[in-house]
Order: sequence, then C-alpha cells, then structure tokens
Amino acid sequence: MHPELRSRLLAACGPGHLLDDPDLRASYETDWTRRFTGPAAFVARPPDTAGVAAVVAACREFGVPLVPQGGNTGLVGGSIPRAGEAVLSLRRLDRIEDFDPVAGEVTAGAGVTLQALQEFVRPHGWDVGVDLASRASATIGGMVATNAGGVRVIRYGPMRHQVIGIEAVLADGAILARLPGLLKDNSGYDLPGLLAGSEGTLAVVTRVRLRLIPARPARAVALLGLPSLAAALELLRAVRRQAPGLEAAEVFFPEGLELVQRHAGLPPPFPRPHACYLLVECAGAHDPAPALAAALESAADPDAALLAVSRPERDRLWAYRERHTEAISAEGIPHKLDVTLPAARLGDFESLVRARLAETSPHVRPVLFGHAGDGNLHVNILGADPDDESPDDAVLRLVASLGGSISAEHGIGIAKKRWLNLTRSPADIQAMRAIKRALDPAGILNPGVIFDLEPPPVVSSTPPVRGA
Ligand code: 2HG
Ligand code: ZN
Repeated sequence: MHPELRSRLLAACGPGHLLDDPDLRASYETDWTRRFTGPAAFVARPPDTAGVAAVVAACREFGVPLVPQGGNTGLVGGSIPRAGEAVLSLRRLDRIEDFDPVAGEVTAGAGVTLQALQEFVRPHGWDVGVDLASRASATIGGMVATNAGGVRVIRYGPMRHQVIGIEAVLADGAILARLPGLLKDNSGYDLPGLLAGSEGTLAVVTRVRLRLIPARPARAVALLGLPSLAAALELLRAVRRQAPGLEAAEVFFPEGLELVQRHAGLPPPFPRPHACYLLVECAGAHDPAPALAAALESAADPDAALLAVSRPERDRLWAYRERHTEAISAEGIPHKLDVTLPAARLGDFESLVRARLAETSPHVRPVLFGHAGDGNLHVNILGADPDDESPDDAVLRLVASLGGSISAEHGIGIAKKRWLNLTRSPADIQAMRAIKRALDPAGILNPGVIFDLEPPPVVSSTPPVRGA
C-alpha cells in the first residue's frame, strides 16, 4: 500500500482499525453462505461519517475500489471483494440517536444491528417495520442499501418504506445529508429512495432516519399443515379477509421441515406429514387469537393446526420457518434464488419449478420456502456444483416467463447480474448505468455489482456454459 494512502487511512480509522493481516481480514472476505469469497486489499473500519468520507476520498485518489459491508449477512455476493477491492466496514457506526417517542422516529448509524434497534425502541411502545431472521447480525445500513424485505412486508413494506431521511458518503467523499427527514418532502429527486436498494454502488449509507411502527404486543401465530400450496393460498385469502392485523404469511414444504427438524433437533409439528405448511401471524392492540381461530376454523384440519399466543409458544412455531436458512447451510453450500411471482402464478410456479429442475438438473435437491403473502419464494438448490449455473438459469427463466422478478428482496449482487436483462428492459438498464456513471464516475463503489459498466453479455436462449 502506498505510504501516503496508509497514513490517511490510519488517520481516518484510528489505530487497530486498518486491517491488512490475512487472519484479521478473513471474516470480511467470505459471505454467510460460504459461496462467495475473495481477498481484500485491506479492511478499513472508520468510526464515524467523517471517517467514512476520508476513507472514500483517499481510496478514490489512489484508485482503490471499495466494497461497503455491514453485518455480512447478504446472500448474493454483493459485499464481498471480488478482485482485490478493499472492504469498507460500517460496523463501528453503531449509534442510535435522536429518538422521537412522540412522532415514532429514530436515527440509526449504518452499523446498528436490527436487533439492537428493536431492543432500543420496543420498551417505548415502538417497533421497526422490517423484521428478518438474521436480525442479530444484519445492520440497518446494509438493510437500507439492499432494501431488505423480511417477514412483515405484507403489512409495512420493505426497508425503503421505513426510510424518511438518509446520510451517505458519495464517491468523491462528499456527504449527502438528508437528515433528520420529513414525512412530506417533494423538493426534487427522492435521493433516500434511490439509495435504498442500490447495493452500495451509488453511495455509502452512514446514517438513516426511520419511521417506526407502533409496537403491537397482542399477537397470535398459527401453523397449519395443508395438502398443497394452492390450499395454503386459498386459506390465506380467508385469513386476509377475516382476521385483522395480518403481519406475516410464510410457507415451507416437507423437504425444508425435515432439514430443520434434523439440524435444530425439533420434533415434528403434527402427527402426520403434509405437502405444505403455512405460518400466519396477526398482531394488534387486542388479542387477535379469537378472530384468527375463527378464520381458520372452516378450512383447517384440527390435527394439522396449532395456535400460539405466548411469546415462547410463538417462537417455537416460528423456529420451523426461521431456521430454514441455517439448516440448509448445514447441509451444504446452496445456490440461493430469491424470486417473486405475481400472486396468481405462485401456486403454479411451485410445481413447475420442481418439474423443471427434475428435468434439467435431476441431481439437485430444491428446498423451497418463503413469504407467501407477497409472492416471494426462496428457491434454495442443494447438490449443485458451485460453478454450475444451469439450475439457476432454468429457475430464473421460468420466473421471467411467468412475469416475476429474479430478485424479490436479496438483491442482484454478483450472483444474479447475468440474468438482469431477463426482467429489466434495455432502457431500465441503460438508465441505471447512467445514474451509476453520474454518481461514481471513477467506478470505485462496489464495482461489478448489479451490472458491469460496459454492457454485460446478453442472456440468449442457448444453453448456459458450465462455470460461466
Ligand atoms: C428468509 O426469508 C431470508 O429467511 C433468507 O430471506 C432466505 O436463506 C434464504 O434463502
Ligand atoms: Zn426472505
């Protein structure tokens, strides 16, 4: 490293926070799935926004590209170095500030974990609109940068909908400050909305102002065993109509349940297996259990229905769904596809995708689960060679042919960019490239994530090349 760059980075980060020892870098160089890994030139851990700006400015001058990283819980390789970039870790920006208990707003540093923020606001009667299984490690900055979804999108929307103000460092080191944030603000382009979901390619998010939701302590969770996904979706329609305060509607299937039982040591939820499992949660100011039980009464088989009200009982039912990711990971390194389908096509997709994979890649084991309420299924594929993208190709083409999206909530990262043109038009991609060039002309922020600046090879109808 150039001595002047080193001294500027040391000044920005402070002693002990510029890591170039391979052992210290290691945990920043491999993602949660273990599928994406690459050496970092160094890891910079600045303590605050001014430090982030100084790191970005120095790296830009010395031509060192940066990969911003929060809790490293991403699943598409978007926060892992690929070609010797440096990692810019935001974890030390972990202050919670300016909590307004009347308006229900709070400012969180990019490195605050979701769980820390939940624990901070809940005793005051407020909650964070987005919740997800990796809450203990996922950071607010990373969740905004990837527009994280999670289990409550049907009620509160994804992370972008929670953001009312943002502070971010632009590629030249300038600080964009849209804090504290106003609920109504039509004075030009919506920069917080643009940065949410930009996956670290346009700016480095350092602080965000979030709108909170009222905490709803009265909760009820039901887990149901059903003969098909179609039956689960039908039942979900009834719950939506009859039970107030539906917050989550999740599905999983026998192959995932079997892995969760085995890896988490959980007993089977019901006396006999079912083809599909639906978990729903309702929340409100008053106990939602009676209305939820009434909505389920006509449709649910009493031997395949569990209702939980107390916190430990609810957590026990949620574990069957939330422990899927870790159970799959314990089994091998999966290919992870996170897709959305139009509501009317979700039921067909589940059987079509299994048939398509059985035909094109008979050796793989698909594990499906996800957020039935918003059409988002996670297609995890076990048993595929890490470099063999043919199962991914088969699934994503099917999704595109049914009018869906190749990424519902995890983003494009590097894992999906080859297929971006399946569901984004040439005009869309050209507009995104123009924005990237305007905000980061030197291409130092997360280069190669979402798309390459030169046009990527067009996905054609010819079979994919193994290892491409
Ligand atoms: C979830 O819904 C996460 O639990 C992770 O989005 C999904 O592991 C996955 O594929
Ligand atoms: Zn998910």
